[in-house]
Amino acid sequence: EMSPQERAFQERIDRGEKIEPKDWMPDGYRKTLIRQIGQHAHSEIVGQLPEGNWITRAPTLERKAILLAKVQDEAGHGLYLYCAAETLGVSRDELTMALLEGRMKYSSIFNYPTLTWADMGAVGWLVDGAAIMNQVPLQRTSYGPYARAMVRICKEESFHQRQGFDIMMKMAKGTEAQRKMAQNALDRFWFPALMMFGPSDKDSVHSAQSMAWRIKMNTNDELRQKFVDQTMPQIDYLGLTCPDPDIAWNADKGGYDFSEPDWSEFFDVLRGNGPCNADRMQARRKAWEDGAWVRDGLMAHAAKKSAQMAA
Ligand code: FAQ
Repeated sequence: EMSPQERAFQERIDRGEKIEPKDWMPDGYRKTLIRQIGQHAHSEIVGQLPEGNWITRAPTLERKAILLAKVQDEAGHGLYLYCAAETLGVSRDELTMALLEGRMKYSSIFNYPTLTWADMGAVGWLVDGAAIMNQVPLQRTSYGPYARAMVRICKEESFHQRQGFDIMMKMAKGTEAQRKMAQNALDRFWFPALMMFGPSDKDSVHSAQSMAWRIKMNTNDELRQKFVDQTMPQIDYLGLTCPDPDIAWNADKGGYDFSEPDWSEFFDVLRGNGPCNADRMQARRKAWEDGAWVRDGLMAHAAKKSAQMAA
């Protein structure tokens, strides 16, 4: 049963009002937002690693500059999202510790390796494409700071997606070796990209409550379907083949029928057993430890300053 306060809160949500940091909110609402925004922030930061891997090996100076800018954008998105989470009363340090201690997640997709330059195309095209599909509706999410962060992030993500598609075009229309690389990247990233939307609706534990609170605007399966419907014509345009042999247009539903990803693989990656989980966590831990002297220096400086002020 809802308390009168909770009922009034739900009515604000139902009217489409934005909830702001100092407003009263149920504990569960705050917790769910911290989990989702924190996880999203961690994904942006960990998400720099697979592409960072190719900055020093980009084929031209121009491609290198573009990739560098893209990866820097992801860092910006992460910081933006940590700030949005901070408005809910959790610090960036606390969120970082939760990640490093395995109490928080980041997107499953970043546990897959980037093996060739074509993977930079596939990541931009498919991974940023899936990210936008999920994030465009989140611009209308009920929590003000999160919704506003999404506006800028979505603008940058759509540039990212285009740069990925542009790489795919070059590769798919290039030499036979390049075309094969593009196909191989699509083959490896297709199902992991579908997993980004989360488990199928019947296994999505948070969807119902998160949608009632407008923390989520769509179910996982709805967005996955939209992504497939948007991406299949692009695969055709590239002259590539979808690795799902059963994918087929269904005129009755006005969308594609397609195979589910291997959910046992998905849950295994979430448990830490994906191809790159250990590497990613090690990179984050190293960055945290290597940055300790900066944090210590800043704290020492702040302490000295405030002592001077007091004197
Ligand atoms: N990976 O009940 P649900 C990017 C977990 S885009 C890992 O359905 P929910 C941009 C879920 O946390 C990627 N874990 O959960 C970029 C829960 O476990 P928990 C980031 C997943 O929250 C591009 C459990 O499964 N985007 O970074 C995943 O209602 C290129 C049950 O699932 C966002 O985070 C997964 N894929 O729905 C950067 C968007 N899916 O926490 C660099 C905001 C589910 O209880 C390069 N987030 N789980 O232990 C969301 O929209 C939602 O959180 C979903 C999951 C849709 C991801």
